[in-house]
Amino acid sequence: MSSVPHAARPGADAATASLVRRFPPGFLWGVATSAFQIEGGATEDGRGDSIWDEFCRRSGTIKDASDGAIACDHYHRMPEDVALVSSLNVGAYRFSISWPRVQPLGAGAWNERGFGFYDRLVDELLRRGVEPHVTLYHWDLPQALQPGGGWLNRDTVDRFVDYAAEVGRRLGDRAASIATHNEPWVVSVLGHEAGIFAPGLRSQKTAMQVSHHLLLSHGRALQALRAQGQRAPLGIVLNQSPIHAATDSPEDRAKARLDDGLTVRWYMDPLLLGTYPADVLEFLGPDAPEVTDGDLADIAQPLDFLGINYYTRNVSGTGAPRDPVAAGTEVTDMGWEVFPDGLSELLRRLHADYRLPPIYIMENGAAYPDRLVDGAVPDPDRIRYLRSHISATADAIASGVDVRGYFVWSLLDNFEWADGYLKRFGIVYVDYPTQRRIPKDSALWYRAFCLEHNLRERRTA
Ligand code: IFM
Repeated sequence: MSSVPHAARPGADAATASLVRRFPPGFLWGVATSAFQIEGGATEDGRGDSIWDEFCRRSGTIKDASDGAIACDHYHRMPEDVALVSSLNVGAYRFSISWPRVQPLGAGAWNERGFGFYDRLVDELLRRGVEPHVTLYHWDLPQALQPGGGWLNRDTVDRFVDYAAEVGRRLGDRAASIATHNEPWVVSVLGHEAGIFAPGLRSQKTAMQVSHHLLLSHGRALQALRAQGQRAPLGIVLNQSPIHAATDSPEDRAKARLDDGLTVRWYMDPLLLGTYPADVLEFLGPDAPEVTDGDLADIAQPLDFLGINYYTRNVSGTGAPRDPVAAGTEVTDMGWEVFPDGLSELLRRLHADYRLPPIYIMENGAAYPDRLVDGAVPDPDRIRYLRSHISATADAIASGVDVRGYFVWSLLDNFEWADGYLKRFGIVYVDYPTQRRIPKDSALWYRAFCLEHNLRERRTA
C-alpha cells in the first residue's frame, strides 16, 4: 500500500482543528527519515561501506543482530515512499544523504549512480509539491575513513567539507534547506565514549576531540557552501533536552548544571557565542579537545536555521540513575519519559540564553510496540504523544520563540541503531517480510491535521 487509503480518511476533530489554529501562517509540517535507517541497497550501484555496516557485523552490537542491508528497502521503493509522504498532506520531507553512497571512499571519486538516486528523490518530492530538506551527515561515515581515525582525525573535517560542497553543487538548487550534522552529541558520546554506536570507541578524550571536529566541519562546510553562492538555508540539527536535577541538593544541582554543559551548552555556545563553556572545559581537564587558533571563529558561522530534536527530558543527579517507570511516569517503548512540557521549557530557555536563528523541530516522535490488527495499526499513545508535543511547540511560539516547522520522527518504522528493528518509531508501519507500508492511526491523524492546516492556509491566502 503506497498511500493512506481514502476510506480511512477522517476529517480533523475539533481539538485537532483548534491545535492547527495555534500555529502561524506558513508553518511547515513534515516527516523525517535518515539514509542508513531506511535505504537498504547497501551494496548496490557502487555504494561503499559505512562505519555502521562495519559496526553491525561485530557480534553483540545490535540487539536483534540485524543490519541496514535491506532496512525498509527505500532505495528500491523511493517513488512509492514519496507518494506516501505526499498522501500525508505534509509540506516537507527531511532525509539524509548517505556519504558512502555518493563518495564510496570518503575521498576522491564521486559515485554518479549514488547521486542519481538523490537527484531522483529530490525531483520526485518537488513534483509532488513536497519540500526536500537535506541532512548531510546522519552518522554513516564512509568506513574507508575510519582506519585513519575517522572523526578523530582532523583531515576528516576537510573530507566532509569537500563532500558538503559537492552535495551543494548537485542538489543545492532544489534543496529547501541543508543541515550539516544530525545530533553531533550522539556521534561523539554514544559512538566514541559510551561505545554503543559506531564506531564503538570508549574514550572521553576521543569523544570530545570528535565533537570539536564535527563542529569545525559544520562551520567550514557552511563557509564552503556560502562561497559557492548556495541559496538554500543552511544550519545544523542538535538533540537537546532540559536537564532537571534529581533533587534540590547542591550536589544534584551541580551535576545537572554540568550535564547541561556537556549536552546543551557544549554545542550551543561554540555555534552561537564562539566559545566552549568554561565550566565544562574545567571539568574535562586533559580530556578537553585540542582547539587551533581560528577554529571557534570558523565554527560560529551565521546559521540560517537551527534544528532541534526533542524526545524527553533528562533527570540527573549524583545517585543511581532515575528509573522513570519506578518513578511512576509514562514512558515510551524506549523507556523514555513522556514529558511534553520539556520541549516548551527547552525552547524558551534557548530563546532566553542565545540570539537564535529560526528554529525547526527536526525530530519528535515516539516508539511504541505497535501491532498490525485486521489491517490497521491502532497507536493511540503515539497520537497523544504527537498532539501534546505539537501543543508544547505552540506554547513556545506563544512565548515568542521563532519556531517555523515541525517534523515527525519518523515516516516509517526503521532500523533503530543498536536496537535494530525492535523499536518502531514510524507513523507508518513496515511489515518487514513483505515491505508493505501500513499507515498507523497516527498517520491518519497527522494527515487530517496537515489537511486542516492546508485548508486554513488556502482560506487565509
Ligand atoms: O532514530 C533516531 C534518529 O536517527 C536520531 N534521533 C533519535 C531517533 C530515535 O532514537
